[in-house]
Amino acid sequence: MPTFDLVIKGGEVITASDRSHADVGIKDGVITALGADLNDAARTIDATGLWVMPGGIDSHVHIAQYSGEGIVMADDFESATAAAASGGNTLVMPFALQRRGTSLRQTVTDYHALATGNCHVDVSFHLIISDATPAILGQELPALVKDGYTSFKVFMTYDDLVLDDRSLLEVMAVAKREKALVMIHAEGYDNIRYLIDQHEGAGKTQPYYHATTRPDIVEREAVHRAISHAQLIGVPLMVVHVSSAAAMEQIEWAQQRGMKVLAETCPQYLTLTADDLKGLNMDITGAKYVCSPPPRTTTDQAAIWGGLERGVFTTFSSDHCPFRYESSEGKLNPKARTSFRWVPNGIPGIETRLPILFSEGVSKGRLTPQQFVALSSTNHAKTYGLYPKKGAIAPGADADLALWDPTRQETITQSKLHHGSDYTPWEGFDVTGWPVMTLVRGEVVANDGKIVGAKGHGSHIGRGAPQAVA
Ligand code: DUC
Ligand code: ZN
Ligand code: ZN
Repeated sequence: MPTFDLVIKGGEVITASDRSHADVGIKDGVITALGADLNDAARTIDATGLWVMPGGIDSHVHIAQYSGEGIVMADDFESATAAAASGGNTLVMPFALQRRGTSLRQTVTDYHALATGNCHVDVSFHLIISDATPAILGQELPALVKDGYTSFKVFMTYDDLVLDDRSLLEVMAVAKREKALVMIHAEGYDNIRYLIDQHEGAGKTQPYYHATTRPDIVEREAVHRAISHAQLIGVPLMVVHVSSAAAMEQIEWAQQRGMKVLAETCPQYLTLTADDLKGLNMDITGAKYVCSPPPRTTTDQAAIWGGLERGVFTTFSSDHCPFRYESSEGKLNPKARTSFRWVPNGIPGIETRLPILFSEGVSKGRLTPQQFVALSSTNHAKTYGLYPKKGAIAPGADADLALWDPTRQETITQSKLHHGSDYTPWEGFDVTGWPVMTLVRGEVVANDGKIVGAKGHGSHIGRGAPQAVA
């Protein structure tokens, strides 16, 4: 029996803290050795000239999620995880969304039924709590945390999801008791509803007005309120999809005062602006860019880059929330033609997240390769209780790896992508640096844009308590 099932030879191994030339020895899906000249392997992969990095972990994706009457998400678990694999990811974290009046446990069972046997990469579910009843918070939620669902998202907006301040406090108290992490969608419900009514009353119904009815003030106010709630309870908080300088300032303000406020941002807040929602001369094509929070200004983009560089943000996720554009069940559903209010919120990005961060960050000299690994993988694993099994290249870690060609130039285009959407917001976007091979637990799942092997290799991974990001 050879010592290794697989050795990845001759690459430069990059982790969140180090870079060095080493071979990676793998046995039974786990990394068992790192060193020079590892031989005695059943198989080798030549990684000369490539960077060997922990596979990407995308800790904020929406897959096959209920999105409203008549609206259908563009990805199922098979297409979303194929796209993830092709984009250099080895684990994604979708949400099991509780609909009001339903059991959280049943919700989780239902999402598992959709995922089981259909995934190309590993998955691990967060929960979305929309019904914070005493029974849910007192019994179902604590039991689910014990079963490894150690993070849950709550919303400060959306008719079907919004929690009032009292409920937010109650959820945070459960998170404190059970050692789980609350993720917050911070946009203020009443401010948005007021602005939508004003806009529609003035006949401003095109997709662009999605952005002006959710200005940065709305995000800043909600972020500050959520931080205050978390401070009152004495619990850490993760503010997801931060889009604006104003919101980021609130987070940095809290961090500087020693509060445990974590923050995530996404490619759309570095590369898109509200002007993209104007489409072609304020037409409906702007619907392709409707997501929440909306993209902002180039000044905000620069501020968010600063936050990534100095560690205000510790995770960089896609917020993949895919809808088809040319579809009556997607962006162009019949009501969406009457007002931006009905355009489903969300854009696809699971496959393009990492090339965009690599190219705009590492290739342009804003981030070190180690920062890239921390922001794209290791910090996600730590934050959500998966480390060091995931997010690491070290003996004992799962052999979840992405091999990158740091100099390869590509242009992002829909025809090369594997997701279920019929467009990408980054059509024509040039990048330098590309993931050429992805391995999940020692098995190649994507090779140069081709999905290798059958669906079903990806498994659900239960999680422990959130860990500090050092
Ligand atoms: N929030 C998300 O997290 N994703 C897409 C839409 C939204 O509002
Ligand atoms: Zn959200
Ligand atoms: Zn999201």
